[in-house]
Amino acid sequence: MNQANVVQSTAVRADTFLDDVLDGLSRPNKSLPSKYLYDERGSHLFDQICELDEYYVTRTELAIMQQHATSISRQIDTDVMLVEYGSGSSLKTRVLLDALERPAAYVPVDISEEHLLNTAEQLRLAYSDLKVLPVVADFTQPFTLPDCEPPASHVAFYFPGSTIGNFTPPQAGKLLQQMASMLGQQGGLLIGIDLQKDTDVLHAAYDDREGVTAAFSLNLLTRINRELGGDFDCSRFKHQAIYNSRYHRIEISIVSLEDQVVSIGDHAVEFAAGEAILTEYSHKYTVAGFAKFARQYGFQLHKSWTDPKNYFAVLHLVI
Ligand code: AVI
Repeated sequence: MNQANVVQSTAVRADTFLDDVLDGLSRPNKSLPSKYLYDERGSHLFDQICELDEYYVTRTELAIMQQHATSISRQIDTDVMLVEYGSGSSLKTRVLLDALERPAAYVPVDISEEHLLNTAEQLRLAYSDLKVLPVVADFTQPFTLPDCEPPASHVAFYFPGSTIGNFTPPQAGKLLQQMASMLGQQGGLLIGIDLQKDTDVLHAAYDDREGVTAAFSLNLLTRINRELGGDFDCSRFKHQAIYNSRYHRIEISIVSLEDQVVSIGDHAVEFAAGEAILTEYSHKYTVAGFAKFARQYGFQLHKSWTDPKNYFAVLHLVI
């Protein structure tokens, strides 16, 4: 593995889990940051979610990428430095890389070093002519793009998966602003967004029959037990996914089934019956609504692609 190619531009903080958990659980409206859902088991369960019949998101985006690969890659053009927000482990990345002509470099950016380096190595093996320059960073913070020789003519950011939907609008705005300031005038952003649709479809996607999404949610309590010395009894909590039509978002929570007190190390946390811990938002947009939102941060919608049911869209935004 070529460690020399790794740019560590953002210090990754590992000791804040306890602080974040205690902070979130001491608020009047309890919440936990969604990033903690993705430990090893959580990431594995998320992969299973992506395969579920009800979870249309992953396969719909992939189908859009496959069907429009030529048109999408043409917007990004030759000699591009393609910077992916995420490790690049998904099939969508390969569809894009297959369709691109002469990319100058491919830069996956991810906070999880091990996962990032593994996928970077696999991509180097699959694309022997491609410069793969992984960056270990928390992409919600500004990071430095690696040098590449010969230099790329422009930069394109790729942010697939509708991960932007997991950010609140202020967080999403901050990220878009950061992206805009990192991109030059020639730069562009290719982003996947999940679209507003029938609430039954959304409820099924986030509360599936097999209970995989419920296991994914409740795994956060198991993680707290294991890593922070908690004594959550998962059978006394349930997963809940509700569509909030005012804010156009799925709100995922873990709900206490009874009055109870849980210990986390030396700390005690009280729960009332029915009290919720918010763990994740998943915002659903319209193409026009997202374009308007992104305009505030310097982006113009250049082109968009969607699927026959209008469930998901891939947008190309330019500065
Ligand atoms: C990662 N993210 C785009 C998923 C979503 O659809 O918002 C996270 C997820 N949580 C439960 N199911 C899927």
